[in-house]
Amino acid sequence: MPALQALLWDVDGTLAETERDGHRVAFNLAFATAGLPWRWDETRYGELLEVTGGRERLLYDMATREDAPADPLGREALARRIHATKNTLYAELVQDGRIPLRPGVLELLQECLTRGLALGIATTTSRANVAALLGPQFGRDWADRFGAIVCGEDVERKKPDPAVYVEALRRLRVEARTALAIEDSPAGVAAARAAGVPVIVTRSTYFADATIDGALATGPGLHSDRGWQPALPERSGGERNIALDDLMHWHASRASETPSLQETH
Ligand code: XBP
Ligand code: MG
Repeated sequence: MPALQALLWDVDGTLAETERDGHRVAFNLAFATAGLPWRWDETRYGELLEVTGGRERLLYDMATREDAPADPLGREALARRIHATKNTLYAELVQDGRIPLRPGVLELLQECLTRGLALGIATTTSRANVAALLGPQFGRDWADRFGAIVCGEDVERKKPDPAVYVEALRRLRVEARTALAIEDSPAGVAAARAAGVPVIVTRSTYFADATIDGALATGPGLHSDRGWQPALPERSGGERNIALDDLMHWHASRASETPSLQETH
């Protein structure tokens, strides 16, 4: 069984709970800035998260609105404008660290760095948004921690397409089966699996009850070794964070997995 060589991180929902209090709030402010009465409440935004990519999500929602431009070009132009404003407002919302990393994330990142495991980012969002989120946590050299940072603008197709994962593997020069992805959403897991990368899921607010197939393990977050499916082997001591040894345990368990389509070719 090839040893674990790289950990690939999803961003929104996995590194931090950015959607409800970050992207959603920034979209609503951007609607107001554009003089539009549109607002996404928490429930509606949760439904819209089935569409990956903020601009694509907005276009999908606009198709249901009678007061959106009727012609596709006008709609596209408005979506671009609102999305750009949203990203500026999002950066302002997260820039002073008001949206913290999820519990256990920083500790696991640190352990991977200490033990020499390669780190990558594979996300639908933009590099600017990742910088806005991680800059306050790590400082100006935040990007130095990652051997590959692949974002929405780096690929032609967003998750659930495997493109961000394929590109991250290429840049890190590791084989899919020697990597492990951490995701929170069905589309994210589908993207990693389609690239042949095994995945674990840390459930986020919006995907707490979603059916998510194809993960090696699914749990409440990196802050606890409790509540994971399949359960981790019993260890002495109390509740603790998920550590690199746990990831290695799950990664080694992939021997019993059904190979992904890509692996069978
Ligand atoms: C989740 C997404 C993103 C964010 C908003 O990305 O689907 O679209 O909701 O970001 P991840 P943008 O792969 O990190 O879970 O508006 O920049 O698209
Ligand atoms: Mg996500």
